[in-house]
Amino acid sequence: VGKARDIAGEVAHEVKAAVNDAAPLVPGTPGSGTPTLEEPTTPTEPLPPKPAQHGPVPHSPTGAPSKDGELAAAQQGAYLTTATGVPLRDTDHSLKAGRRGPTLLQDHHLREKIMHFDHERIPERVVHARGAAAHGVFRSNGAASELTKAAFLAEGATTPVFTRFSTVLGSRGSADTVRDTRGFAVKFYTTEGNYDLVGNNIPVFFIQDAIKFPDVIHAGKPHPDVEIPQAQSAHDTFWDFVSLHTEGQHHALWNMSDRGIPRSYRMMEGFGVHTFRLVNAAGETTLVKFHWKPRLGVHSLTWEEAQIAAGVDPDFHRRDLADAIESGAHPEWDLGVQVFPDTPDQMFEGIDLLDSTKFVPEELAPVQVIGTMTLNANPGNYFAETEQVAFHAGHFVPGIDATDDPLLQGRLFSYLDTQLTRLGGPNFNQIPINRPHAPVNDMLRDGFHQHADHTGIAPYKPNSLDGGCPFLAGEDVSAFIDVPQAVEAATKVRESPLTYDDHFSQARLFYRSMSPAEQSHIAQAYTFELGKCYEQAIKERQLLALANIDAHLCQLVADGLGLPAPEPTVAVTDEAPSPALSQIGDTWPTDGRLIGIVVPDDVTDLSDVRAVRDAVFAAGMVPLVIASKGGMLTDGNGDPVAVQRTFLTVRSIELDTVLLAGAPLVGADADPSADAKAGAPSGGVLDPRVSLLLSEAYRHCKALGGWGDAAAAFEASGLPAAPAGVYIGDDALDVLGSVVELLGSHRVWERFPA
Ligand code: HDE
Repeated sequence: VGKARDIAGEVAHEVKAAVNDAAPLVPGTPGSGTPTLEEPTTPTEPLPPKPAQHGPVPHSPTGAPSKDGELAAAQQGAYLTTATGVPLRDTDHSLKAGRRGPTLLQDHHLREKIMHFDHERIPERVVHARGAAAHGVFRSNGAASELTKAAFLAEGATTPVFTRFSTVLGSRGSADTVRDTRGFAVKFYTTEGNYDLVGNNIPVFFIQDAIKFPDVIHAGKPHPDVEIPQAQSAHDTFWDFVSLHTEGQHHALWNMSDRGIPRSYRMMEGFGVHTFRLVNAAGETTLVKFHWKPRLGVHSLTWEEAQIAAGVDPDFHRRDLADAIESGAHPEWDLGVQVFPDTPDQMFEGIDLLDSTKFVPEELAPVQVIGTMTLNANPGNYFAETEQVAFHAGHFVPGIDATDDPLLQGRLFSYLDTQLTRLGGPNFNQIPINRPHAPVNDMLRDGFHQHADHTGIAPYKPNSLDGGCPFLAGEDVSAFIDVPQAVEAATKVRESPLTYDDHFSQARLFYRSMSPAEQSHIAQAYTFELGKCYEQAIKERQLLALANIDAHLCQLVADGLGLPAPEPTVAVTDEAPSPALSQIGDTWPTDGRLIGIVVPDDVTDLSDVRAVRDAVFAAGMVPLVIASKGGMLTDGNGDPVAVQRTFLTVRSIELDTVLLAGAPLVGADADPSADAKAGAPSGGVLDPRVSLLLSEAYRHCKALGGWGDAAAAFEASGLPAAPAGVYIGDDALDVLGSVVELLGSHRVWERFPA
């Protein structure tokens, strides 16, 4: 701070001297030099560059302040102090008139401490309030450099990023695994300023025009009278809206699919949703849609897992992301683009590129990879970074520009506007997590929470008093130049293009691209959600919409609701299915998967457990040893084995597979009803908590395995004999190998009921 003051002092002195020495403003006024009638356009000494107008302190990708970032390091020194840096001797007792006497108004430390605490909360985001974020790096492979002049997309460019994932509807403290769309927002700290790609995990949106956003969100949020239900769409107002405003049907269908309940943020696709316009160095333009492709594949929870997790571990996704990064399984996504010619009609294969309720199937326009993002560091402080990060769909860099999509156009206003309330004023870009790494010299001044100590006296243009500084940039220094896009001479109207009228063809395409297991999940999701509605008319109206999507789907849901299935009301085009939309079929890396190893009390030789644990770890997965109680397991032959979960603290939903190193039996007295179960081994029954673990993992179609006495445990658990995806053998490492192979497909799909 002392140094900053010195600099400020010097600059003030220089400015004053320069003003005194400057050319007279009005011809004829005494002074030295020749009068200038025009603003200077090139840097002249001694004024610019001005030391205090350097870019704000950069923030490193690890969350730590950079080497010259002392101002960002809020906390320094060994001793507790007041906010004004006065060391304190006591923070446990207020100042009182005697030990049992009244508290004194004089206690400035008490007042400061409570005052600050009273104001610790800021308004949560009106949507996307619940989120988790991480630092990382984006590496460009240069494949887009022909299409865009954006420096961060040049070959070999490496750019720090901060990425925030979120749910949309829930409050800040709501559960992670609710059925909802997920936000996928990436801030690139490029050398040409910040670029934000503020996307979702679903490529289409509920509405075509931003003016409907308050409507769809009011409908999705809890009912305003009693504020329930939290963080979900399974209620009357949501289905009332989308059944009336049928452009929302396509997005609603994606939410009802397994995409609405992702297994992990690490296993989600991301989409820019809108079409954007790229500009290359020659000024040529192309239209693109952005895609994030997770290296781990796209995977989902089952509905029962999602519901259990919402109660057992509401932080399921947040924990998964942080743990994976902490354990070195750094999640990665390839960034890709679908490329379309920038034709006057902005259509591609009959799909309107300016309609955000439509996507372009990958079979029609392949996704071309242009770089890779790796998330490698957790935030150092949730509030400072994840909560205060401010994304904006209008944060573009040279080479990337907006299109006329009316949904995007509204967003260009909304994101700046919302931060005024949420972050308390217009200076949120000075908050460390939002600061560009590029120099900032913006002439924006004052306002709430102003942190910059601006120098100079002429924050306006044109000026001569600050030597014309800051100067306007040309293309040679990456100026942002709006694309000179022709706008058709038109009449002002509150109307949509006619191409926006088709609300069902792509919903039908999506449904018919799903495998039978995925289709049945969709039918169950609709039946659940509509089953939670009270108004009969809303259920019936939504069935009408389903009839327009697919007659069989409509029939299944109608059966579940006990209602007749209506006939379709519109003729829907049959588009070719897009196999790329299904999650089933491929195999994927298993990095960061959680492998539970259940060790019964009577295992006397832990060598298999050690071998499996080490092999799991070596393969980049996370072994969790589970036993009847915590602490260390010992067998006298090697290192003790640490227990990470007990039968009390574990629940199947956090594990990708369960391996049994024997049969955890308990005395026959412990559970007489279970003892009576046919096939229970003599001398004991399976511990009921392990039994629950197995039956849930089985029902959720997870691969299972075991060695030693494990066969007895499976027999006693009541699972079907010789079920698919259950491996029992003598060689523990062979069992692990078979189970991990299945994990690559995420689930044992043939176990799902048809
Ligand atoms: Fe947003 N959206 N949005 N949105 N959105 C916000 O900005 C808005 C839309 C998305 O992790 C808000 O800072 C309007 C589409 C994400 O901080 C707000 C419209 C897509 C996030 C806002 C949309 C998104 C937001 C609330 C219709 C996918 C979380 C807090 C025109 C492409 C960013 C904030 C984060 C957040 C407005 C539609 C993605 C109110 C008006 C489409 C990922 O400004």
